[in-house]
Amino acid sequence: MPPVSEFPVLHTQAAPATQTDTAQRNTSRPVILVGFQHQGNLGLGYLASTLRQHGYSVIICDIEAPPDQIVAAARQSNPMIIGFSLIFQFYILQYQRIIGMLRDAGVDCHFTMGGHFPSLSHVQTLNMVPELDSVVRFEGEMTLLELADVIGNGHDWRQVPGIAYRTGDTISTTPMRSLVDDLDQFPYPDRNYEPETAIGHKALPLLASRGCARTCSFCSIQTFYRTAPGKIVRTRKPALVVEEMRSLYLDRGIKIFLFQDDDFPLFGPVWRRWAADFVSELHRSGLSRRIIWKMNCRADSVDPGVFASLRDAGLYLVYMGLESGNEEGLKTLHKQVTVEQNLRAVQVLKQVGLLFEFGFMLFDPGSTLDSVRANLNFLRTILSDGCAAAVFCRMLPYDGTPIKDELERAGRLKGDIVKPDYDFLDPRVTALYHSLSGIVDVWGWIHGFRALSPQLNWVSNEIAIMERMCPALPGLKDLKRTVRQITRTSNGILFQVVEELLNIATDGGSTTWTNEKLDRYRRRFLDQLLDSRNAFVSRHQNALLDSLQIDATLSSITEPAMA
Ligand code: B12
Ligand code: SF4
Repeated sequence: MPPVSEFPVLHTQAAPATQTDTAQRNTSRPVILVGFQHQGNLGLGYLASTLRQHGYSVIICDIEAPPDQIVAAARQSNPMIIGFSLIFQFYILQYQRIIGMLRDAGVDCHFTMGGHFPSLSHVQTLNMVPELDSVVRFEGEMTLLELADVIGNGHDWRQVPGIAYRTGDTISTTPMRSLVDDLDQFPYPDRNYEPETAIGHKALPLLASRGCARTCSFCSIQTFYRTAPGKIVRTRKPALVVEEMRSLYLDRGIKIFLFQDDDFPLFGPVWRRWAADFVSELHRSGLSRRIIWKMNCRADSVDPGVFASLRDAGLYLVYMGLESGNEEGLKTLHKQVTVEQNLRAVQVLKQVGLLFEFGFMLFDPGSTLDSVRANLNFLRTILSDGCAAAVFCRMLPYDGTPIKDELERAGRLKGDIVKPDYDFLDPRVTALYHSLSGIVDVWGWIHGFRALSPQLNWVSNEIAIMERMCPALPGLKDLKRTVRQITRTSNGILFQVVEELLNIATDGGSTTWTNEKLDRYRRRFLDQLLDSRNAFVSRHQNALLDSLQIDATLSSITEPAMA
């Protein structure tokens, strides 16, 4: 068995405990947290830092690590609690398996689970994973801390607010715990892992707010934050967000900040003021000239003046949930935006010079052949210049979403928790969906980190980073032109496939497309992409390495304004 130091352990230190802490807490055994770590898991990071602040040791394990390593880590460290984080509901079987293995290996400590699915569907979670002792519902920092305190001291954990547990055949819940009012009360999330890099620049995720005020029918986030008592959307103080960025820049050399807020604070006068304060703080700190950042927003927040000022403060990439290109689809998804607003938002981002990526559902439960055609035309319009690679999916009815309940009421819900499903009302749409999925290898072309569209977008992302970090590189404009050309052509092929299949669904006939033919295109585009990108990077290696420098004088230029 390998020593603990070789386990997929990201953090084991405990912060120095205060006198009061030691008097009240039994922190002699660690807490293990298991979750999806790719791109850094802020939920686990906040849980870990909160526990550490109160004297507990925390071990974080990646759910993607070999299960026997997680089992070995648990057996060697004798934890008080193992907390499992399930933020993607389709991972539940993987958790079920690991949890079963842990119990079989004799790990008998308290097992709890948190995240969106367990919070909203605690009964199903406890039924599907009977080895769990409890589920922590909604924001977990304070509940997990209290659970650790109570279990450590040998008291009855069933009294802790914010949990669900099994008593015999029934599932009980304790009173719900309110969402935390002041997000700045939390220590910075634990990020004790190697940051991902983009063209050598280190990137880390962070949050400026939690919650979302909107009510999209397909989204479990809005119900997650609405079901728990307390204020739905909470923003941090702009100065403190910038201070966190400043310390990550100075201490860890982070130059790319990925805001994971569901809807970055921008909508309406109050959040516009928040954004303006954030921009001023970035300029005041000197960071706006040294770092870049990405955020997620909706089309109805995009305004040319505001986005020009965000761009000047370092914003370089915007992820927008466009979701649909036809009015009926937008209504079904309860987006509360129009096609016109979506089109305008894209146009504004292009005018302002910001790179954008987007979420889009070619199919939704109300899809007709006409709506799919309208969606296709919308994608053709916004992507005609090759500014981004085409990505699309089919809406999935996740637990806790209004649309899932609606489908269930209408008797249309199929599948299970791992693969929730439904049929379209028009069987020709179902046939179209299946023929499209049969021909386009979504994991090779559209989804997954190694697929064609994400890789095209990744290289566009690298180009946008270079445009900010080392704009004078000779040939950068040519590389951008080439990548856009490849993207435009690859999008064009994908659109041709969708269109031909649509025509067949409408008028009959058979397709000329095959998996093999499409795969040949895919490989050709990937080769072209990687050849141009790699040649450029190796030509400019030295300049690119120079651009990685950190300006350590930043610390003496400014002091943060602690609000
Ligand atoms: C960042 C992010 C990602 C990152 C993942 C980073 C990571 N390792 O965490 C990336 C980009 C990789 C990603 C990918 C995807 N994502 Co995503 N993602 C998010 C996003 C925007 C933010 C997550 C976050 O940082 N939240 C902030 C933290 C503080 O909150 P939290 O995670 O909820 O954690 C708190 C509580 O839930 C609770 N808690 C959580 N775990 C635990 C564990 C214990 C023990 C306890 C006590 C408490 C607890 O306490 C935490 C602190 O308060 C969420 C939306 C959201 N708001 O969460 C979507 C979200 C999780 N993603 C989603 C989806 C669908 C996807 C993709 C499938 C998208 C796609 N089509 O490819 C992929 C799946 C990846 C895969 N494995 O195949 C959905 C999941 C829907 C569902 N019900 O399953 C969400 C909810 C978005 C949405 N609006 O629907 N995603
Ligand atoms: S999809 Fe985005 S905007 Fe809509 S409710 Fe969910 S988080 Fe909010």
